[in-house]
Amino acid sequence: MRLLPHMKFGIRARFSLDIFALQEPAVSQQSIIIYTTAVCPYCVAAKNLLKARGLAYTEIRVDNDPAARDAMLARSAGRRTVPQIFIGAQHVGGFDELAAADHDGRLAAWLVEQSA
Ligand SMILES: N[C@@H](CCC(=O)N[C@@H](CS)C(=O)NCC(=O)O)C(=O)O
Repeated sequence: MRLLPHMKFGIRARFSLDIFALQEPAVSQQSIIIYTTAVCPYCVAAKNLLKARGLAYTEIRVDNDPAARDAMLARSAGRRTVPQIFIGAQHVGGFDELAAADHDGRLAAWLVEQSA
């Protein structure tokens, strides 16, 4: 069957209801935490990736907040770079690890676990 432009759009719109969109209501903002500093390109990249997936997150700035930095170090087994990202109790790591998990499907799996 030949698809007219409006039919193609309809198909694409339905397909865009992907796993991330379906999970969004179940994954609360409190579930995803990202420790950041003000000047941090990797933090911006990580937040943009989460936003692109429709995922809300809670940002905790660690610059000028020693207690928050200590909490980040404790939760991430001493990782000092930002961002450090958590999905529930799952420590994702930094931006590179978030992007890798997004790419290979682990991010989607963690979100399913989190919302179960
Ligand atoms: N590979 C890491 C790199 C993170 C990184 O280098 N972050 C910078 C800020 S954008 C940082 O924490 N620099 C301080 C340091 O290396 O101690 C990631 O993907 O998150």
